[in-house]
Amino acid sequence: TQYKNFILKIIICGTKFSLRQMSVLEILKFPDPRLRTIAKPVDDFGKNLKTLSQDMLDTMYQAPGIGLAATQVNVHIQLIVVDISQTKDEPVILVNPELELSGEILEAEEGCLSLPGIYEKVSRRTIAKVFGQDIEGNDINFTSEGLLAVCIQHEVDHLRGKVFVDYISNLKRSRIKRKLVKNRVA
Ligand code: GNR
Ligand code: NI
Repeated sequence: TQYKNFILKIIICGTKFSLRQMSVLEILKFPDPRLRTIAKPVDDFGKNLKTLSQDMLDTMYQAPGIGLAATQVNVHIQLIVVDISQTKDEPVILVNPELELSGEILEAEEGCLSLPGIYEKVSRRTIAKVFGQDIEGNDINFTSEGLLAVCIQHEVDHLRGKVFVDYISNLKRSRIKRKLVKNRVA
């Protein structure tokens, strides 16, 4: 009957949308030299880019973290994902991001999935205007502040081969490097 078909459609629909394979990617750990790679601009907004950004969101949520740059999963293209919401349901995907910084300089504690267990204060500008593209390749721009501005600056640094401990003293960074190498699991 028609009613039976309707139910069948719902079941098929539900299956279709829950069928995507969840993929958690490996995150490079400091001082891995691949974290120093300069990411190339994205020009292909095809299926591979969509799959990678979904996998990066899976990886970020699983970690858990509030941001992730493609550099950290050893893909050297200008792609970052961010979600600073408490509910972890406001993913932002940014392609080819460029920043225009303004506002005060504020010191805040940062962490990084590539430096597990390390937290250090970093001084950054409080306002970041973001220019770039969305996952479809449409131009976007918006102004960020607070934690979002911190996070986006941290992610764009990764795309430029920079990590947050580059802002602290050489002595502190050497100690962190030793600690991470020592604690490294094979
Ligand atoms: O999860 C993360 N938390 C965080 C906290 C303060 C400032 C920046 C960040 S980003 C970090 C995830 C990460 O390593 N992104 O590259
Ligand atoms: Ni990071």
